[in-house]
Amino acid sequence: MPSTRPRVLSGIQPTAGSFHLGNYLGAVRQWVALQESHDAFYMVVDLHAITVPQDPVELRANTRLAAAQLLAAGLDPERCTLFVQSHVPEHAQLAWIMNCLAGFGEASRMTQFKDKSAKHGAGNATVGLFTYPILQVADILLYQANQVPVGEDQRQHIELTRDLADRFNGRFGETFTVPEPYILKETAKIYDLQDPSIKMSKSASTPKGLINLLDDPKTTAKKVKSAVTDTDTVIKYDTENKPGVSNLLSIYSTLTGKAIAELEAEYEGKMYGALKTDLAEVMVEFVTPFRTRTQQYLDDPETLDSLLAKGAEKARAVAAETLATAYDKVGLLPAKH
Ligand code: AQP
Repeated sequence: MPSTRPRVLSGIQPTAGSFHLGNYLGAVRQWVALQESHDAFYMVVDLHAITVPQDPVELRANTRLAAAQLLAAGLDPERCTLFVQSHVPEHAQLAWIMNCLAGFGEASRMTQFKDKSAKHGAGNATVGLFTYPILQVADILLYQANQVPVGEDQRQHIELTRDLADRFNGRFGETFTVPEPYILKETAKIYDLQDPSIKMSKSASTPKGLINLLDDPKTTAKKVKSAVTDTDTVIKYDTENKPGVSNLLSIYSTLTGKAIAELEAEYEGKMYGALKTDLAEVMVEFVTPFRTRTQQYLDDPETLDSLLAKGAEKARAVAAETLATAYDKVGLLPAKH
């Protein structure tokens, strides 16, 4: 029986060994919650990963590692469809159709491409990196997703997805669901602990402000305790004047479920050190079982692979149907079998 629940789709790149706190709070945490209420499709986007150079052995290992971390975070293959993007060839096939619909100008306006190509040296960026937002459009439209749970940095790509869905539907007739971004305000952007003016990112210039979930818990505690705050002493949520403290409060609040106002009251008259020490403890309590669970999934690669194979089969059933409709609408001659 097809599900009548609204559908969500999202993905994460297997580009670094460990997920960071921004990935978890900005996206993965919502994925776990949404599997209870939505028909949820989540994938490890290995085709996106190769838009920048990857070592083949590491990429394969990181793909399994990403899947293990998603399971450790709470994704349940009985409640959602978890798969690897390259196991469903329809992603690359629909991406071509979308590439032929997207304007060069609109693709050029994607800020993620500008940022990432600047990091790799503008002349060294691949065509794949340039068109990766279009592959993302295909990822989302293939599943007729209603909502896409992501961090703020992905908002522009969801806008592009909406534009291309509208354009396709307008030109060829109603085909694709036009998706909405699902971005939670409180965790839309987790900031670097050393430089709270930039987002926490695996490609930050120093690892000191980056919390990797698989780091040794002692390292995690140390990073939290040396987070940059300000010269004031008041623990108050004020993103403009106190970005460092506000970032710590957001993280603390999300991980414990305590409201920010409650935390402000609890720490009234206390020093920043007290907040950091307590948050370090909360972080350690969170990452320690996460690391153990991830390792348990990695210790049994056969089960992990067969679970991903089942996920790909479920995903393909949906993706193949959408692709066939899109091919037909565009006017491609069906192959005779
Ligand atoms: N700092 C963040 N705050 C909130 N959400 C974030 N996301 C990433 N960073 C933050 C969200 O995580 C999901 C997966 O993103 P990705 O596959 O792009 O992961 P990444 O490549 O590891 O992200 P980085 O660190 O941001 O990579 P670089 O340094 O390459 O740019 C997405 O939903 C994203 O919004």
